[in-house]
Amino acid sequence: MIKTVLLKIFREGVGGLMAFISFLTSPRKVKRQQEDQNAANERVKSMSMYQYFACPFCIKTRRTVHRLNIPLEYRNAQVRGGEHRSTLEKEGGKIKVPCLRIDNGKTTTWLYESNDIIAYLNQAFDPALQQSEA
Ligand SMILES: N[C@@H](CCC(=O)N[C@@H](CS)C(=O)NCC(=O)O)C(=O)O
Repeated sequence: MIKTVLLKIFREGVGGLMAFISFLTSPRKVKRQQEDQNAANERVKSMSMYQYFACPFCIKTRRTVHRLNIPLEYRNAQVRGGEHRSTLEKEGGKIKVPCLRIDNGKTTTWLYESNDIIAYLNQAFDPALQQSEA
């Protein structure tokens, strides 16, 4: 019991420190024309990310979100018995973060794995990638 609590405090401490360092070394945000920014802001409204503040995989993913300059909604899935945690488990299929929820009209996609989420967001919102495809 004590060991579990100490381990949790240690994990949260290290995670919190990582989040702080990540904040201090935030990547530069991409810049878009206002019209393109408005379109990106609108498109990201159909997405949200279930996450924990101090999870290293979530921190890594949030850095990409920051760089891409998109107002993605974050949902804290850490609170036991909390709404977001139970939605993630029931509708997503498991409690694992980060998880990107993509609502497409009638269907909802639950994208797990930080590397897959990062690749998806880059593909959808990185102007450099979009230009090279055009
Ligand atoms: N390979 C996954 C690892 C994700 C992972 O292990 N997340 C941990 C938190 S750091 C988790 O969700 N654990 C389940 C739990 O807390 O119940 C990724 O890259 O997204």
